[in-house]
Amino acid sequence: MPNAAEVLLNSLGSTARGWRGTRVLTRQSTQPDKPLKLYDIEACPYCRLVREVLTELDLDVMILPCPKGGTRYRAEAQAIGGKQQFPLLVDDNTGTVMYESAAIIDYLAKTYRGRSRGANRWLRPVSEMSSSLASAFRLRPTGISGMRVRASTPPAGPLELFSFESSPYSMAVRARLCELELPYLLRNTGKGGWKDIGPPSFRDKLFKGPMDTTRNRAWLAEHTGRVQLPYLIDPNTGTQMYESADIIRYLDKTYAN
Ligand SMILES: N[C@@H](CCC(=O)N[C@@H](CS)C(=O)NCC(=O)O)C(=O)O
Repeated sequence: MPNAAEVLLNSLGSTARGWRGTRVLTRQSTQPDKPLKLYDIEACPYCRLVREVLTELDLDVMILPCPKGGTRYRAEAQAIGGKQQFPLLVDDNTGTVMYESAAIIDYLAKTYRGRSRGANRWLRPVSEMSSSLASAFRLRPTGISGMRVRASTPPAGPLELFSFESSPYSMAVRARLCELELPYLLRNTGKGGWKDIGPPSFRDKLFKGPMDTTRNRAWLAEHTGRVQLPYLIDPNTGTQMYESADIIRYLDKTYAN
């Protein structure tokens, strides 16, 4: 278990956002041939709004972390888009390079034909305010979690993380991946039905629902026999693991300097 205060604060942040980025709201989204790329800061309120929609549209995305003080992907983002502003979306399927979270959200919903509450323009000021409040809940004694770089050794290739945006446990792992500037394929694993609600320990005892309600849940059920988030795959070391606290320890041990 990660620190209980960490989980509580992350849950308060997700509550501020009305738990957006929990459920998959479409069954029709088309997975792009080439992975979408998002230059992202985990603690950035605008990046969060985009990631929520990616969960709701059930789209995977390559996250290229650009924490404050980071050196690994910031220059690349600047070379591609002309400035260091995040989120920055790159979609090689359509030749799109795009700043501005509201534009990115519209683009994703239109291009991948999904339904997402995040695309509602009338709610935009509320979204910005509540997402900033959610970022405030990331404040820790050491600084804002998922905002500033920590020294690390780059991996040979990207990692993979199964997660959904509002998950308080996954959030702690994503924050560390961002701080360590570790690129990862974010495999969005939103909930598909009401029987997916609640932590696995409670859910699995209370109701025996099907585990394969969404695309990546089906993958986890088939390959690991359970569905719990986060789940990390590190192809660089042949590591696969559940449990956020263990994952964070693993990332620190393997990559932090
Ligand atoms: N209106 C933009 C605002 C984006 C923005 O201000 N992002 C901040 C991070 S929260 C940023 O890029 N800061 C520059 C930096 O971190 O270097 C949007 O919605 O995408």
